[in-house]
Amino acid sequence: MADINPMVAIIMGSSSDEAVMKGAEDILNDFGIAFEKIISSAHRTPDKTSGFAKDLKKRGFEVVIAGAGKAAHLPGVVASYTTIPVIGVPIKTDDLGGLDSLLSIVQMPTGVPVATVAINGSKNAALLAVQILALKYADISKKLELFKSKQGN
Ligand code: RP5
Repeated sequence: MADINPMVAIIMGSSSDEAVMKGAEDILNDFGIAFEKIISSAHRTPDKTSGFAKDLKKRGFEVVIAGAGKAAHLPGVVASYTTIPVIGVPIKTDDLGGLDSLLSIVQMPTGVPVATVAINGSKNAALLAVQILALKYADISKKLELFKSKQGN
């Protein structure tokens, strides 16, 4: 979903991450939350990545979902440039099953946290973003309560 004032930024390291990250888009669309999606790599396009990360707050974003695989430094690099919360999605890989991505994302040094979800857990990443936004926005909180009440049905 594209909107004038997206609250959530979804960033991923490669177009090969798109299929997994669509799970996050689906959840945000379900909740009617505007987001912006960008493909930018911490390694292949570092200037684009840092420029985007530095401008996040100024542009009104409130939470970032960052997906990457292999030596998955993207979420951590984004977190290093911004004070808004970053949720990392480790993408499953052919070589190491995504354990490489998971450890690269979760093992952040003190001072630069990345909230890390399960391997390919893009839907939970979006739900966590929704929960963060629900602290501030009553309409989102209401939708979240409804969503939670339907769990297990
Ligand atoms: C990471 O390398 C990306 O996030 C992707 O998961 C992985 C492989 O990228 P491709 O070689 O498929 O473009 O930067």
